[in-house]
Amino acid sequence: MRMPKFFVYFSVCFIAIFVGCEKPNENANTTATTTVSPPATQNLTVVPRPQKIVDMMKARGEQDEAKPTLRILSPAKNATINGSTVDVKLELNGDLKGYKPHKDPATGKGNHIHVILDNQPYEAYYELDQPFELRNVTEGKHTLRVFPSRPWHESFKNDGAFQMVEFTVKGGGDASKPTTTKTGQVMASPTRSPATNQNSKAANANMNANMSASPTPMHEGKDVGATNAGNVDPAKPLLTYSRPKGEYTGEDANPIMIDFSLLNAKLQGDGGQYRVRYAIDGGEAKLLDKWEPIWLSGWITGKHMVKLELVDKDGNLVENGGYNSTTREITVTR
Ligand SMILES: [Cu+2]
Repeated sequence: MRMPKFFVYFSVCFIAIFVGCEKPNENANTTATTTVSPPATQNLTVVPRPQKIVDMMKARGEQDEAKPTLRILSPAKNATINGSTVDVKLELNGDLKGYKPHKDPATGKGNHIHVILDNQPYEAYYELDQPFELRNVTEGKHTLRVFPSRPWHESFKNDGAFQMVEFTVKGGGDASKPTTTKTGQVMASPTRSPATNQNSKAANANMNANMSASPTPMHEGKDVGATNAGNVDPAKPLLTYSRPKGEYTGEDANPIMIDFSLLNAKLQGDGGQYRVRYAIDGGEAKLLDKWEPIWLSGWITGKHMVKLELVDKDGNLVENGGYNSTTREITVTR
């Protein structure tokens, strides 16, 4: 069939306009002095710890030299939990030097604990006097990993900071039933549950809307979705991916910190034999030989894949239940 020329012309124009509209407005959140279009190709470079964080550390006094240790009170090691809600209770000890998890209501920031179920992205836990509820946990074996973190999400790396337990859930979260509070109020419908990890804002809004009408006290928590433990051996070398996570906007996206935790694995620069390998967007793999965060600058707008792996001296992946190779998607906006 032959299309009239004007129709083809009209279609091309229409598509061009449509695509034009889809482009994010790069100038929307920037001032006149910073309206430089990001480069089309990404050239990431390792940069020093940002001055903003150095200043924050000074203002915090000694607490970044603290040696906080955690103890997982609940779930107990190898416990069997009945039902889909798992209460996480932690005890914070050690040489704290003023370190205390708490969310400042004014800034929404503060020291917090990173809580990781299986190999999901971490959740932030701020107020340790109340349990953190993992909701809609599926039946089966799970691992829980926790470690103290700073307001800018850099983890503490002293002995005893990182803790892990394995536990089992019986009669756990059923994907066909809604997650409810103790009083039976629906907190998340089954159709929404799988989306919560992807879209925490919508999930939290949904949860808060339901919680505000709830007579039970508000607990920090998260509908964690369906995962089960890998076959993790707590006596073997284990790499825990911590950052980056989620969405980065404006100056938070430049630079972006890569941070991780290690168990039973000393890196080469720290006198051991292991290395941490990272690759961004499937690009060239780089090696880290010290257990400390790095900051990468030069991210372009859009989605990025961040891969972190624990490798031995020959560059072979160290296997431990699949947890030693983790890839996460993050989003950079301007
Ligand atoms: Cu954090």
